[in-house]
Amino acid sequence: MFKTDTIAAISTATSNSGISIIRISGTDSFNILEKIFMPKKGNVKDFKTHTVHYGEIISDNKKIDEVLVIVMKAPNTYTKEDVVEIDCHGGALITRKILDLILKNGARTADPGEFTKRAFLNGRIDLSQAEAVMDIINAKNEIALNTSVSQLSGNISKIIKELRAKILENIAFIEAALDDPEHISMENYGETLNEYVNNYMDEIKKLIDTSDDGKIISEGIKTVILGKPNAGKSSLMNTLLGEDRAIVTDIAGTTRDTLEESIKLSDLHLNIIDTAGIRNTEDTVEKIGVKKSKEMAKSADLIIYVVDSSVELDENDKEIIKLIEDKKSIVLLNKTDLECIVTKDDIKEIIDKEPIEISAKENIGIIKLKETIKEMFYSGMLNYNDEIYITNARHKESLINALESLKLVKESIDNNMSEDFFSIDLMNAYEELGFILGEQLSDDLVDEIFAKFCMGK
Ligand SMILES: Nc1nc2c(ncn2[C@@H]2O[C@H](COP(=O)(O)OP(=O)(O)OP(=O)(O)O)[C@@H](O)[C@H]2O)c(=O)[nH]1
Ligand SMILES: [Mg+2]
Repeated sequence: MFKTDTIAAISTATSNSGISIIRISGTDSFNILEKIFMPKKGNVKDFKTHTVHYGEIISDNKKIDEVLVIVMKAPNTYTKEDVVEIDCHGGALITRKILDLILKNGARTADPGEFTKRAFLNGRIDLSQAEAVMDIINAKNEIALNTSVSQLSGNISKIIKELRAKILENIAFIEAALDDPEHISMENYGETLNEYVNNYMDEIKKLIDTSDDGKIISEGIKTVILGKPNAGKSSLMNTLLGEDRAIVTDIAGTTRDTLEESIKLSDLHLNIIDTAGIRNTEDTVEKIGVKKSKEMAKSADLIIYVVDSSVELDENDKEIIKLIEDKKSIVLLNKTDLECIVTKDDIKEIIDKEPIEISAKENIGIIKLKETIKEMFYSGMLNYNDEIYITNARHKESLINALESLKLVKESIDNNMSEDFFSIDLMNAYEELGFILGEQLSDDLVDEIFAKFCMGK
């Protein structure tokens, strides 16, 4: 059971703006409205559902604000409860005053995400759709927005529900056969089930495979700039950003800490991370910086390796090449406005890549760099409109666990185990997939998910 008391919150940003919206949800919504709202026409009691009313908010016979009120009666509302929305003037003070008045008259301040939580608990949307609501609000680029909108409309739920229905059919068959062995034969059922399970696993694997792109869509491409000191990493960062964000000097070891900024690249965005130049150093602070650079490299989606073409390649470059070997990476030959000591061919001798010649300082070759990144990351995403992407780490984890359980089913079949073993692991897979929709998820976990929402949503 969950609380059904009446909740209220400011649903718009709490800074000064044209208008603000205060939302009330719960059985007392209309009673509270009646106490604080004087409509220009009619009575709150007689308001029809889904209608808008003009009037005044009154406290102690004093007019507080002129407002528009939207009344929505259960169950066709966001929360499936009685909902009132008050559009008032957008001053932070006036909005807060009206909210306080609502609270004084019997509502409780809503927790972050509580309206959406009620929509979920009252069965209007499943958990993956509730999570999509937050993703829509947080979407930083066009693709992320599209993916979240289609998740809200239930595309992931649909696939998961279909998979679960099929698995449940297999479980039901096994259970029925175990109950009634005389009439239902399980002869060769292992083979049949094996085929079913292979199909389920293929479908789940396909979904899991989308999660790398999904992460990039929702969080951006984690792009780490690596290179030895003075190579021009910070200069590149500034050129990409179009502003002097990172400190640039001719002193090797200028950047000590990582620095992260975001830029838009067509429909996606890059999270660019400038790092401390990699070299062997005795300086305590720089040492920590270098360690951090290496750690960043490990979790990068893309590494941009900046080579200083005006000085000889050395041990430090060799060490950096080791870091980028198994990674998506781009090699830049920087400072090509100066006399080049290192050539493209020198680089190709030590790493199997075609370097891009640039000058971070003179803004040369930057367009080519951007085009190359787009080619690397967009090729798989051209059809993003029709494809489903797993963008949520919680969903991915459940898919991986479901896949593990299905593997166990196959193992049991291979080892000629008794059929109840099949159904136990099938059931685990079924339940794991259910977590994505929010079924049987512990209250703590549900609370944790909604706690990340913003106020008033
Ligand atoms: N001529 C020329 N100089 C450049 C270019 N890019 C960077 N520099 C110069 O190289 C020096 C080092 O540049 P930074 O961007 O600070 O290099 P870094 O790789 O961030 O260095 P650390 O932070 O010490 O690791 C500065 O004096 C820059 O002005 C370039 O394309 N051409
Ligand atoms: Mg730097």
